Amino acid sequence: MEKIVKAINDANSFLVCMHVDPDGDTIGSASALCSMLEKLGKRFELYCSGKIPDVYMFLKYSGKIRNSIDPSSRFDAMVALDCADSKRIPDYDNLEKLCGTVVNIDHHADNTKFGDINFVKERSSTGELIYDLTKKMKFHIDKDMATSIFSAIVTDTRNFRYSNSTARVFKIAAELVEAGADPHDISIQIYESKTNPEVKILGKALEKVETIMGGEAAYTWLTRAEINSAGALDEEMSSISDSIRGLKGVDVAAFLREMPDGKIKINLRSKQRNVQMIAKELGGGGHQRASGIVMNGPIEEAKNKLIKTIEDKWTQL
Ligand SMILES: [Mn+2]
Repeated sequence: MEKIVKAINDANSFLVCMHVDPDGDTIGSASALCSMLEKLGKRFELYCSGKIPDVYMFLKYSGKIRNSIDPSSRFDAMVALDCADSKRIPDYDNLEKLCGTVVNIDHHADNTKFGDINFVKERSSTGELIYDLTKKMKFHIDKDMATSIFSAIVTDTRNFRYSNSTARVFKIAAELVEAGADPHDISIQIYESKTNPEVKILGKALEKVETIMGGEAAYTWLTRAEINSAGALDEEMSSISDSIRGLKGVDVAAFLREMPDGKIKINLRSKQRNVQMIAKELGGGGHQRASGIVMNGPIEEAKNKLIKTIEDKWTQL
């Protein structure tokens, strides 16, 4: 913690990096960190290789996030947020050359500690670590920072419903609300601003749900053709796996989809069992109750591999 405070104080220019397929945690953390850097009078740029989902555009710095960085620019430090592995930033190798110290701030248990400085702790979210940083650096948390950190926490605790919603998280949330974060407004922005294609594709995915393991595991899948015909963007399918997990009696939920490049992306969620083990077995990673995999197609083959892995590993999960 001391090291990261020193690194932030010493550097004058920062490249703040989010992970591919950006979510509310990486974006909210970045936005809050940039509020801090701005107050310190530092120069910074925000980078994310993927499109920022519209639902997160209300955060203060979302509009300033770029998806390419001028190769002639130089930064004293790079800050990677919510990235368990440097591969989560697809252009990492090139970007790293433009930066001095690499600061890795993340809450994933399987973090590879790729930074020169690693502020890695198992917390609810990277947002919670940014909160810790504001405390350590004695920052006054203003409304924008509170909103950004609250959004990060809300995203990764799924609105304070996941098992990572600890008493500490609620205490922090209370302080953020006192500092100006509006839970009702943030919830509407993130969860009740669905687009028409998003609702349609959710319907399609739910219609196809199948269960295995005597009803304790459920999965669904979408082909590229189905996704295209609904007109849904990748980011508009982020709640499908959670919806499947909502089935009574289901512990493990899986959602497979065909990506534009033909790869198959799988989201895994669970109520109790360790789905990270399934993800690892198939070359993915993540958390015990929320993991992901990207594997080769075709989708039928990926689905069969996944089902077999769930069946084989079931008693160990
Ligand atoms: Mn996260």
